[in-house]
Amino acid sequence: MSTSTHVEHLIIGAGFAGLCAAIKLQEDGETDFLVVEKASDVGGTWRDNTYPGAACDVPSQLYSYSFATNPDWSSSYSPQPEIQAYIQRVAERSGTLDRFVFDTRFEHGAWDDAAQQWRTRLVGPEGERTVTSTTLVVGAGALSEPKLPAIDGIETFQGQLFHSADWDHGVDLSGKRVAVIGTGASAIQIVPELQQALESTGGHLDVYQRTAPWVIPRNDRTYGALERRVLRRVPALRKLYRTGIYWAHEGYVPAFTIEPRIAAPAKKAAAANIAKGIKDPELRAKVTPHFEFGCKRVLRSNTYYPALAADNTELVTDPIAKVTGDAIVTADGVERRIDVLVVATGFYTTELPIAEQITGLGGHTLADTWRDSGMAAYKGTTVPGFPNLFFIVGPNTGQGHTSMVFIIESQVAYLRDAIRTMRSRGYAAVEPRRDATRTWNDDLQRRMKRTVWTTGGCQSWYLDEHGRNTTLWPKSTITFRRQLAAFDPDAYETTPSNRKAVSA
Ligand code: N01
Repeated sequence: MSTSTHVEHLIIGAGFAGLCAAIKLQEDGETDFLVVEKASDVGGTWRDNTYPGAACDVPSQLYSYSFATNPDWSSSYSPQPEIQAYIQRVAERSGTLDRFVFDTRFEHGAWDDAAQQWRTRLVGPEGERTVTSTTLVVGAGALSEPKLPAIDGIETFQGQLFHSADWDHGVDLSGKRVAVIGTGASAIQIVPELQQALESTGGHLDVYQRTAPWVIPRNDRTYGALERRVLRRVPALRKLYRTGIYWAHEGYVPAFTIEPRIAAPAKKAAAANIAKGIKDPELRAKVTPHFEFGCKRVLRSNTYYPALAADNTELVTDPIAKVTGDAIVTADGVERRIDVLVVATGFYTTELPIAEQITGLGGHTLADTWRDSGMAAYKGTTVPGFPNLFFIVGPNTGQGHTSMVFIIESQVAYLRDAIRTMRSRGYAAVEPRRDATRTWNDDLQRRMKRTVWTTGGCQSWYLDEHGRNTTLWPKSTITFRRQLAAFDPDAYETTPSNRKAVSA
């Protein structure tokens, strides 16, 4: 069955970004929107990543909406179920959920220049439907498409295999031989949990490390009942606490973007973390990073190194040659038998699959537009050739040190002001000028050259195939907020409403 609807705003994704856009548009009286979500619930990455040990490595007081602070976090780094419950609670209280369509895939969106609107195909339980909208807001997330490793023979593995972002809770791990491939932010949370669960049931864990990450201690703290009561009763204190955490994290920006030597104390803390967690000098050497601090995401854990040092764990650093029906074989010819294979190998970040599904002016997809130059947008939000398309968490908006929610709120503020401006000035469409977009990105890429992400001697998901960093923001987040505080029509080609033709 194919049906057709028109809304003013179509929002893709019901994670932190899409929900924030829905709530704030509603606040502005822009109530005619739909949020389309492929899964059956809100939450995005916090709904999907249910692996053992999943928690936020940015303190929850900051990793939450500024307009919905929460006095009830159980600890500074809250576990995934608590974050998911928080997002669900905010969604329920917002009164926007009646405009969320779940279990529905965004198939394709195309700009209809004659009608000055987006024409989008959605596929849900009741079949296909077309939605036209004035704006298309992409809040689909930058870490939402799991990447499976291209390892010879992996498709022949006969045991259970799953990605960290798609944990199979039906698999009984008791007494099993389990391998984890990867030592990124997800893996270092998974490994300690698996090690303990396997230890108590006679199982064994192999951890396959390609690159040793920097891991600093996680200063986790459980909030006492009194502390929570005070935080609940005194919102000003909550705000002050949040602000303190924000500035403490912002202190990393100069170390990452100007002078890595500023990070010397954090490097010392990382070295002490290894020394504390591991006694064996050979294992210590294996986990010692060989690139500059901050070049890849800095990880936080107190339990990762002790888990690697445990008797039932082996850290394997020889490159993986192939996977067979029941084992992983490394380049030195050693075969390690396994029952379960967990791939914690990250996400598609620089070649967003959604770029293939969005077609702008002249029939060009976003993927075509970005093929040679890499992902780029104006202010991380809008793209030439794609009128009225707004990214929340777009190119060069990512953070290695602080809360993405801060960025999300900044981009939603820009979106709101764009819509207000379109209404007040009678614009049917806005599209960023190519010269403004070029100037914006040339400046970012110039700054990028001296950041630790470029100079630090590592390969990371921040960089695309050409070595360009198209994912991170190379300045302070305050600067980002300031630069997106108001919509800037001078940087845009605008189309007046009276040129809008009736759709064919
Ligand atoms: O993924 P990653 P992730 N053979 O890409 C290895 C966010 N996050 O899911 O380093 C062998 O970081 C790869 O090795 P190498 C956070 O932004 C946040 O862990 O490339 N190994 C690496 O070790 C984070 O940065 C939280 O040499 C292979 C690992 O797999 C982002 O998500 C928690 C391989 C991938 O690490 C992604 O983290 C978790 C191969 N073929 C995640 N391919 C918070 O707490 C890849 N690897 C907020």
